[in-house]
Amino acid sequence: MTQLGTLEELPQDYRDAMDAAGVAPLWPMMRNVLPHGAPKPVTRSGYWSYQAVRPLLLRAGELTPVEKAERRVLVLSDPGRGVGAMQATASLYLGLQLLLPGETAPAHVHTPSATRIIVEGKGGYTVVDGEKLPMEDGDLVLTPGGDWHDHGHEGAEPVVWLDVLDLPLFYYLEGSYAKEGPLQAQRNRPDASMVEYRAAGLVPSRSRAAARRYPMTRFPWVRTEEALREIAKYGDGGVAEVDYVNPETGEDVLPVMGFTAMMLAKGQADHPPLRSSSAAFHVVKGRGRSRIDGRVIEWGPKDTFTAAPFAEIDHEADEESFLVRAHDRPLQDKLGYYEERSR
Ligand code: 1HN
Repeated sequence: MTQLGTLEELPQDYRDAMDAAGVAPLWPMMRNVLPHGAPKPVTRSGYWSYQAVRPLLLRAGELTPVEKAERRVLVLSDPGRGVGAMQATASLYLGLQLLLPGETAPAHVHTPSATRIIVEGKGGYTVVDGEKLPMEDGDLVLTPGGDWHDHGHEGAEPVVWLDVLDLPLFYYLEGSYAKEGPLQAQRNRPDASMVEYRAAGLVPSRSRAAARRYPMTRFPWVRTEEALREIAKYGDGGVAEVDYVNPETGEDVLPVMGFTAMMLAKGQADHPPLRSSSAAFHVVKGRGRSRIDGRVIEWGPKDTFTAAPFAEIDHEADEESFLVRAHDRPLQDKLGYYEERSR
């Protein structure tokens, strides 16, 4: 491999002249921007114990009224970028959001897309473009970019969910912004997962008006778990996995972020290929451990952990476990570089 020239070996007068002209040589930076063989991620694997974060989140509920927060969230920062970084991987933002009984979080609309995975509490809901979406443990609720959304809480206990956004990408593109508005009027009917898309393989007749771009924005956990259990029962013994897709197109639910739910039986291990996508794992229930690039993470219910691009990942479940993996494979597919490498 050729050794490229460094900045230090260039004469000082030339370096000063380049500075003054607002230019810089590429060659000393070449291997930084184009490393050989595989990317060199800044991202490091992170782990957030729900037990550890929950009291801090509840304290935020005492310290900061929702009116002062717009969204009352503790952000899960990538250890590679440091606490305070508004991202968990290069493309994924993660935060734990708290809503207390009777509170509402005001309506707004923004360019990034958001997804919620419900962590605890009953009676929470989010309204997405006028559709009221109940939030129950493990549900996946989408707020596609450009859709108005506000949150509410009709229950008696605190409600917590994990926000997963493609915010870092929009921020990087200098395309991230929001508009605010009044709470939305709610259509007086159940959400589309309970009506138009109640059963897999059945969609409203194609002769009717064109479907919405994001026709189904709530994926009830009970159905995901049921599907995983059946696949595990009749599958080949491998780990049961399902991808969340748009029921009208079969494509990923959102343009940038993808979601995959997996079930590990008690004692089952999983050794996925190295993937070019980054990932966040959320434990809906169960207990086990994952080795990610050599670091062993002992996880339990409601915990969250992350993996950088091309991380070596091994999972092992001590109990029957269900995890949801958020990733950026849909974006990488569109850019034409998504890759899996065998180990
Ligand atoms: C947002 O709109 C929500 O609507 C949560 O609940 C977290 C983080 C950054 C930017 C927008 C929400 C967010 C967010």
